[in-house]
Amino acid sequence: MFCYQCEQTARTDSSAGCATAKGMCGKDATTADLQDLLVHAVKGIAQYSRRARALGAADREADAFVLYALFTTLTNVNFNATRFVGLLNEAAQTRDRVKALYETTARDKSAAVETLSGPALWQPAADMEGLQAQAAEVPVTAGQTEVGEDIVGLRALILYGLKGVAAYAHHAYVLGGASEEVFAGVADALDFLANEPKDAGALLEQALGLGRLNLKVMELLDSANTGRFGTPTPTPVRVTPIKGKAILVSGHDLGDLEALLKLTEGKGINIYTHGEMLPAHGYPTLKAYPHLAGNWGGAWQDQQRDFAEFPGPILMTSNCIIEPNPRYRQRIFTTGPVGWPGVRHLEHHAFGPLVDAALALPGFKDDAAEEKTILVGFGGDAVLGVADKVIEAVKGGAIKHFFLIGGCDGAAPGRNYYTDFATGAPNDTVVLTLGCNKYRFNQHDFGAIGGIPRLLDIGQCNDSYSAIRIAGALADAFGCEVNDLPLSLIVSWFEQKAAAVLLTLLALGIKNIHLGPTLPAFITPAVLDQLVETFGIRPISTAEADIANALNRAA
Ligand code: SF4
Ligand code: SF3
Repeated sequence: MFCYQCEQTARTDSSAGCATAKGMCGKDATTADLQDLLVHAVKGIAQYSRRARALGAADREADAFVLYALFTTLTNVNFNATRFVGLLNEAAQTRDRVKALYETTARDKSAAVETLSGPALWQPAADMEGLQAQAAEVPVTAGQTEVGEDIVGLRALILYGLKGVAAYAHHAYVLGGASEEVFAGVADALDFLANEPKDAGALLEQALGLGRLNLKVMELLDSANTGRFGTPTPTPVRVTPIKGKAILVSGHDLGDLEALLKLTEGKGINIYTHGEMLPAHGYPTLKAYPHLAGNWGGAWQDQQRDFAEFPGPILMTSNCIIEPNPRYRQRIFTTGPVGWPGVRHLEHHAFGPLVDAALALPGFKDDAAEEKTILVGFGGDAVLGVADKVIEAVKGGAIKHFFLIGGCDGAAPGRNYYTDFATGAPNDTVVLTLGCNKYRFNQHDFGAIGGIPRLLDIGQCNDSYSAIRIAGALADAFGCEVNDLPLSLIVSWFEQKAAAVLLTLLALGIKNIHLGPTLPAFITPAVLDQLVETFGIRPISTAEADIANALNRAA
């Protein structure tokens, strides 16, 4: 195996990448290799679907499969090698169907039928040994000796960004948000990679194109979420338990949460959110369920402690799952793209076994001694609803600066930077946050400025579109560009969804992003130089120095 797709990747002084029997995340070599092979297989589907689409023919099921398949290869999503064997066979069948569609359409339209090579020709080996031998031919670093590290790194940037795009597009798709433009863009990017591009300029342009595509995807996801669940409004969320039976739901998929809320109505079971599911409490149709009781635990990397202490079953709907320990292994379930060997997997919202487990388990014996809440629900509309107040506060000098501290969390010690940054930001600044890194500081009391809370939680990383809208609206109000606003972006990345959002920010021309806690291992020094020169991307230093720099730059 060789994998360097996430921030947690194994690093030594001279190299980076998980290349032993198990990655730092717990992904074993077999699963990692099968994931590489699945990426190869979906490239083959895209080679045909892109050409079929050019002739006016599309296979929606195949397009959706590609999103789902790429999502399963994201960090901390699916660790179950057996599931990947099934997905590989499904990929080959899907590819054959799209190939037939392309060839029939071409013949019907008297167009030339191209003979394709590369991933388009792949046939799954009959057994695991054969599949692993095939995987060894298509690692993410394929061709490195021929084209060099920079080109391979840029290809990886596109692939990893694309995985993030696919995950967000899948989230939108399962809520009814489908877009031809998005399906076509994903197929184009995969086809581009299947051609083993060697030109650095073309690779960078493709990466920025992917950032633009991701903006469309984020918009699609935003309207899928708000169309289905309403517009989030500021909402206090209980972070202390209530006596009674309980189920914990983690991950990003609001549709799964809604299905479970419906299924458990009137059953005397309280539903708690965990991790990136916290912003669900801000949505009108979700919070209308009285048994959506509160939030439990902190960020994903603390789940082994938090899940062990939760007295009911747990449902993982997307990233980030880590190895379930024996204290809760028998009561955790996966759904959608998520998988862990030996953990029960529930499909198509058939959550009956989860409900049965909740009824059989003790639940919370008592109410917490003291009720504590935090505030969520500052999506685009909620913040823009108080835009006048915000603008007045900026013009009057009460708000000096905005810090958007968003993105992923992780276990690395350097991530204390984000706690130090948020809590160290001066009292005349506002902190906007989204993604799971907020767990570093969201229980801190930030106070308010003229009735505006100093900490505004925009939502999941899935809600990046809201943050972009807020920045755009502020720029409009002040008659300037986003880069000229008193706003600094502090992006903490961990996995590939963050890579997609980063590409979007770059494609929008946003400059001077502070990126950390470490830089992606697949970004080589030469590529980094270019990103620094073009976009002013800066690695983080200390919270104190970066706060001072940001305020000085704006002064
Ligand atoms: Fe390593 Fe991250 Fe890949 Fe897991 S996902 S194997 S931690 S680089
Ligand atoms: Fe977090 Fe895994 Fe990325 Fe949605 S839940 S931001 S790391």
